[in-house]
Amino acid sequence: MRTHLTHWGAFEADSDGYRLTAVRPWPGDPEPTRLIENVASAQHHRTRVDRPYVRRGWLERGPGGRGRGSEEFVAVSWERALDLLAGELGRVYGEYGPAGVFGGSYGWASAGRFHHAQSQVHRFLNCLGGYVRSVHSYSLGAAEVLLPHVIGSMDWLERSSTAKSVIARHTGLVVAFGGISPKNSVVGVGGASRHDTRSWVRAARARGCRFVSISPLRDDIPEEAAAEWIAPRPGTDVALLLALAHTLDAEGLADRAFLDRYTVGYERFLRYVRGESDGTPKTAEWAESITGVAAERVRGLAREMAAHRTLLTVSWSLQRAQHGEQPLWAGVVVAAMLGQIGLPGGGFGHGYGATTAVGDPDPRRALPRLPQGCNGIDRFIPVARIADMLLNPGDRFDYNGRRLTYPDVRLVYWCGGNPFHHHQDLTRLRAAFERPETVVVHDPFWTSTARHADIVLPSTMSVERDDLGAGQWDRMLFAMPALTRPHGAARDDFAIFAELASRLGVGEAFTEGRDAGQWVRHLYEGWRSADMPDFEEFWRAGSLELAVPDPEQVLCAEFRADPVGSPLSTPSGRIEIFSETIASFGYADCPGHPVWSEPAEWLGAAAAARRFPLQLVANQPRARLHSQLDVGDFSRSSKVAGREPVRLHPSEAAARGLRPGSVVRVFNDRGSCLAGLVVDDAVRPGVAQLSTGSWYDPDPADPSSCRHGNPNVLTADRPASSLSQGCSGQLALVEVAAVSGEVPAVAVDEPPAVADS
Ligand SMILES: Nc1nc2c(c(=O)[nH]1)N[C@H]1C(S)=C(S)[C@@H](COP(=O)(O)OP(=O)(O)OC[C@H]3O[C@@H](n4cnc5c(=O)[nH]c(N)nc54)[C@H](O)[C@@H]3O)O[C@H]1N2
Ligand SMILES: Nc1nc2c(c(=O)[nH]1)N[C@H]1C(S)=C(S)[C@@H](COP(=O)(O)OP(=O)(O)OC[C@H]3O[C@@H](n4cnc5c(=O)[nH]c(N)nc54)[C@H](O)[C@@H]3O)O[C@H]1N2
Ligand SMILES: [Mo]
Repeated sequence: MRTHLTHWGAFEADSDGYRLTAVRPWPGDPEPTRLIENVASAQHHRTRVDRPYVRRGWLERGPGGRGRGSEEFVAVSWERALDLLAGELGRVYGEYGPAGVFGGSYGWASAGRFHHAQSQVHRFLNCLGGYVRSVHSYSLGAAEVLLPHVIGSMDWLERSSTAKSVIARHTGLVVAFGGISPKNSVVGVGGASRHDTRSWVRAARARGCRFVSISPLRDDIPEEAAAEWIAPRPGTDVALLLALAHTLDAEGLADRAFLDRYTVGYERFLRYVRGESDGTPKTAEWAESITGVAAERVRGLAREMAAHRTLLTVSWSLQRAQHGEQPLWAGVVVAAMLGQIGLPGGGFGHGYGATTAVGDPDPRRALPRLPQGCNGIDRFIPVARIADMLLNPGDRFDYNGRRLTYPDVRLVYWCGGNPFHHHQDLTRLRAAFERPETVVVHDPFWTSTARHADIVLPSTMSVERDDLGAGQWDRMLFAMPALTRPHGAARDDFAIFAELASRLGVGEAFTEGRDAGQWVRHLYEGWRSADMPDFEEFWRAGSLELAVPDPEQVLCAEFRADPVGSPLSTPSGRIEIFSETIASFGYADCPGHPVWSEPAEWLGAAAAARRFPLQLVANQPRARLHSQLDVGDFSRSSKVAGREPVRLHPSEAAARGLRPGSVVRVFNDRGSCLAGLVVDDAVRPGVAQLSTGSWYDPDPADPSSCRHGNPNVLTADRPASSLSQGCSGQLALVEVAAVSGEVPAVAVDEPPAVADS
């Protein structure tokens, strides 16, 4: 029996050397999750890539995009695959240099510090001279650019968030925009050891803390919260926040002393809130016409927030939308008006519930990390601009006050991510993926991205290799000895890159003469402090717990105590309600203070958009992480009629004559997908909730149509704003209809057509 760490929890497993025969939650986890059931059931699924493959057209005609995504694959030996790929890398680097190679390779891959796929591919490409990289994440694209201007970096905010235990003990009222999602908080980047969302929420509630969840879904907050549910139209939270600001100002409830001492730009913002700068006072009545939330309730909520120790938290989902910067910024501003930032249990939060770690006190110790070397060039895209980059080389675009140019990429290298899961408007992405001369993918599975590649190399899963595992800001470091031998001929990414590097003459630079086992030991030994066990002892013990210097951490406590001595990292050192820097960029879609502006796709949109009268909420899936292990048992048990479930309010299902459990078509002008209908009054009327992550299964006759229920055929490839260029995949407008006649079968749970060479 050995312990293993995944992004969704630690488990103990027995194995017969090939299969996991029993999987039990790690005994230290107070709230284990069923997501761990996906691992054993997916490991040897027929959609594992069993050996290297090359697309037939690429093999026969050479580099070029024609046939990509539809042609069959030819099985080749490792020797042949590595020779072909090394030759192609040599050609592309020789002809175009590093600016011809996109190695952004965004994605979560697996837990494990050494075999971390992004670190491996970046280190490898750096040995060859570098690559075009990507910056920020799909998770937090708008936040990561906005927050440094307003309060501090996203990284700082996340690691210094007020501890959950402090909220449980001190907070009187939690107002959670986007909820505190029990389905999301089971996940942590790199691993989540102790799940505790239900416990801390229960403890807060038992002490008398009240929760208000502002969200289109009633179940975006644990039942233990017994929360009041307020369901504005999706995408309108900033209007609600502006009305809270208006009420606080109008009723003399804003904390002027706090605003004077700790913020800049309040007067400018106030002129907008009062309507002095644009003629529209942001009253509760004004907000009601946009959000659909009764004006009286908003005014009442403002008073309650001023009367209690209040935590205002904004989920990450709110910024994953067009103008996604605005509700986040407005959340900081309203919290500042309440004057409780820096007090235990009061103030501002971002993403409680988004992952296990938000609100976990910071061990303040960097994790062991594979050095990535040095990128010889400085070319990048904000991560969600991938399709734009491939479609428009040479075009200029805005980003955080700069004008950048899209590089002319010839080879795309993906290792540890699934853009045909994560990107928006997959039909457009498919067209973009036809552009490069060569696409290389390492993945354990025949994901949709692997199916759109030329060279597909089978990676091991984390259970098939030795590693160390720890989540960001988690206090447990686990030894992760291999639980089984690899599936088929799969190899570790490290081993693949080591072979390629040696063929390309940079073998020593890549491996430094170490094999995987030596690297794992080396990373641990180089990381540990003298008071920690040596590698042998750690490996025998199986885990190690880090100390936490301040278990009772409170966001901005030092700043509150001494704003001059402990300033924020913003230009003024204070909270920027108005940002001179952002204003100086002159972006119409992100001015100098938070504003309401209509998104292109929302429930109040003009008649043309109302051809699609439902707001799609494409949130994270309950039964898996993203697209990972979608073929696993727990993920499959969440499907309806073999497709991703789409949830509708009973009134919406009735209005369309839709039967629960039936296959329905969700569509708009960009595409359509089939999904299994669930009727549920936990969904706000006007909303269709369809989570991400069902493997994209394009109908061969019409690739804009997915047979399996992937919402990214419906979402728009539209940036959050010119400031951040962040992902806006959370929301789109759609319609849902019954499907008549024969329903096409799902094909993506079979491997693609392959031939022996
Ligand atoms: N519409 C919409 N779209 C969204 C979102 C949304 O809210 N709405 N959310 C976005 C967000 S926040 C995110 S973070 C992204 C997530 O997007 P991704 O992180 O790209 O999604 P994953 O499914 O986690 O992809 C990881 C891939 O790595 C593979 N993998 C696992 N282990 C290894 C390994 O050891 N080596 C290699 N080579 N591969 C490995 C897995 O099989 C999988 O294919 O999706 C984004 N997309
Ligand atoms: N089980 C599971 N957990 C996960 C993940 C996963 O794939 N599976 N992915 C992880 C990752 S990478 C990330 S980035 C985080 C993401 O964390 P979030 O971005 O917070 O997660 P989502 O599930 O996309 O959204 C949370 C809720 O926000 C609500 N919401 C959507 N739009 C609006 C809106 O306009 N207004 C309001 N008020 N509410 C809205 C939706 O009802 C949704 O359920 O989750 C992490 N946790
Ligand atoms: Mo994410």
